[in-house]
Amino acid sequence: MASKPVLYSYFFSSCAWRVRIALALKGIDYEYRAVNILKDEQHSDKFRAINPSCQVPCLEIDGVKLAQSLAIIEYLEETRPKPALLPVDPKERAVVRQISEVIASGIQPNQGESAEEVARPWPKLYMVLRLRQNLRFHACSPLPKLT
Ligand SMILES: N[C@@H](CCC(=O)N[C@@H](CS)C(=O)NCC(=O)O)C(=O)O
Repeated sequence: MASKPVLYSYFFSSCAWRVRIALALKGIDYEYRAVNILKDEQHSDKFRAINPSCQVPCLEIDGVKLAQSLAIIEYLEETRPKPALLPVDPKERAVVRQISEVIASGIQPNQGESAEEVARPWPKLYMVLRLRQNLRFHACSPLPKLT
């Protein structure tokens, strides 16, 4: 029997939440292993050996270790297609992917969830300003209409 997938995650990691939501929607049972970002555990030798990019989420599944939330979700969709997360229509799929990009590439990087950024006030203020700017210019701008 294949072993249970293992998700390396942390409770306030929005990237990891994406993966947790996908796992839940697909009904995939997994083991949760917390990597405490506030204690800098992502840079420990132990976790570096699991994910050299030193970030969560990282999913150990089917004999491989995968990083990057969207890549993980796509892998789950391709290997465990039911229930589907993406619509059938390629145009509607493109809409889902556009929204995912806005969040993963537009908003999230400006949140800065590393321990250093969370602990120090100035990067935090900068992060809030960048986030507001990004939300205004990207996230709140309407996406093109399909029709
Ligand atoms: N693009 C990556 C971003 C991963 C990421 O930024 N993870 C954060 C938590 S949300 C993290 O591990 N931060 C710790 C650090 O960078 O030191 C993804 O979507 O998975």
